[in-house]
Amino acid sequence: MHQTDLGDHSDPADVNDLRTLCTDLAVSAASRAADGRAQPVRLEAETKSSVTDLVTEFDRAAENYIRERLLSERPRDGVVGEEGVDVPNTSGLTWIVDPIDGTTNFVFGLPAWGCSIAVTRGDTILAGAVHLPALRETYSAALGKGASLNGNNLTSSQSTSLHTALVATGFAYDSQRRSQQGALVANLLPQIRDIRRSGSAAYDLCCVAAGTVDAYYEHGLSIWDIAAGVLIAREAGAKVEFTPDSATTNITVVASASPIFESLRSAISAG
Ligand code: LIP
Repeated sequence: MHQTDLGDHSDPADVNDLRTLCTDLAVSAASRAADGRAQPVRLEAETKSSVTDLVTEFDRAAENYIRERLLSERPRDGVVGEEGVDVPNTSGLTWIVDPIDGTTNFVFGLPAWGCSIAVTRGDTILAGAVHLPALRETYSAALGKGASLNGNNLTSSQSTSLHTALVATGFAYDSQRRSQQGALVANLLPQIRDIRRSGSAAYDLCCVAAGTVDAYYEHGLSIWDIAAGVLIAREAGAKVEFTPDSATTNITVVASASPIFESLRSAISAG
């Protein structure tokens, strides 16, 4: 993961404490966005990389809120966020922030959107949380401490057959890449139970953790889309890999029940 580390690595931050702060920040930021969305005013959305890549004042306000809290409570830590500039760390820790993952769902009023926050030391994800206000679901995990949904422990799918697997995926904002992704999913569809497309990578990875899907893959993501969900899914027992592991954007993630991981990875590579 791309982050500027000026850290002395002296911070012995406890992963349970970091999980608690991830959760508090995700719940507070996403709840503020939900409250703002509920106001009877016209929601204005701007576009970023393409006409379908949306961003709202609520995305920016949520990230600003998180950054202000981190500057106050964790002043030596770094920040990498979807809507702001990278901040280097002097503690060895970096916070990875997607203020609203599933922005299209947020704008259209669909429920699968939320705030995703993780904290890393180098390439190691120490803690993470995803809060989805419209679903009233809060997922979190700490390294080596398991994963939970609303405080209840999670165990991922034990599926042993790709042919009966329910597989989540997503598509990029770039139309040429979407054409390639469409061809890939068409090739995959006869090999699996079915596809689910939620519109939020963070939620898709949480669904792998909860076993409500057996697998998830997607190409072209950013580290803020996946950092928290990767740890949550891993701590729930899923096999999760993303490449390249030192990248910030254009990341491919594959997450699934261990028995079907290689057959899924092969199927999406051959597509
Ligand atoms: C979204 C991802 C989703 C992907 C969308 C978009 P955003 O992130 O969570 O999985 O399919 O194209 O990248 O833009 O809502 O933060």
